[in-house]
Amino acid sequence: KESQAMKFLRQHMDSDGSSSSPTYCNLMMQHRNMTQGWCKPVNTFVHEPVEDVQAVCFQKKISCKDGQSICYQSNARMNITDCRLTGNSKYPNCTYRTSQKERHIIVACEGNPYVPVHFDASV
Ligand code: CPA
Repeated sequence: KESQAMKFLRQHMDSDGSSSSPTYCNLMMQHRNMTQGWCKPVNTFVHEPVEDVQAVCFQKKISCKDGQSICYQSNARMNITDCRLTGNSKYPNCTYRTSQKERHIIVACEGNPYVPVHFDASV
């Protein structure tokens, strides 16, 4: 079974990639199984080494968007791609807007080892 940590890697990590193409999100959201059953509305991919993203679990503590749990904000800006479902997209044809950004990422972490399990936001 896929663990929460493995799910984070599937949904949010693309270390060797970059979103040079406007079709990046359409392809990646499909390849990473986020368009099965529904179109996941918003999803971020991070183009940095896995170790650098896992290290965020030990960086700046902040509260998550839910206002209850603890999240961590990266000290450095990271190269990310923000994927957002377009307004006229209708399942099963999930079409996304691809935007490349340099931002601080915010994640929630769990477990032992303490690793990212949820992508909260980028700022
Ligand atoms: P995901 O990381 O798979 O916010 C909803 C989803 O949208 C979320 O999915 C991330 C994504 N998103 C994004 N980029 C953004 C904004 C949103 O990629 N800029 O969540 C994984 C699991 O974590 C889910 O099962 C829900 C759970 N979860 C939600 N909040 C949590 C928290 N504070 N701590 C631990 N788990 C949390």
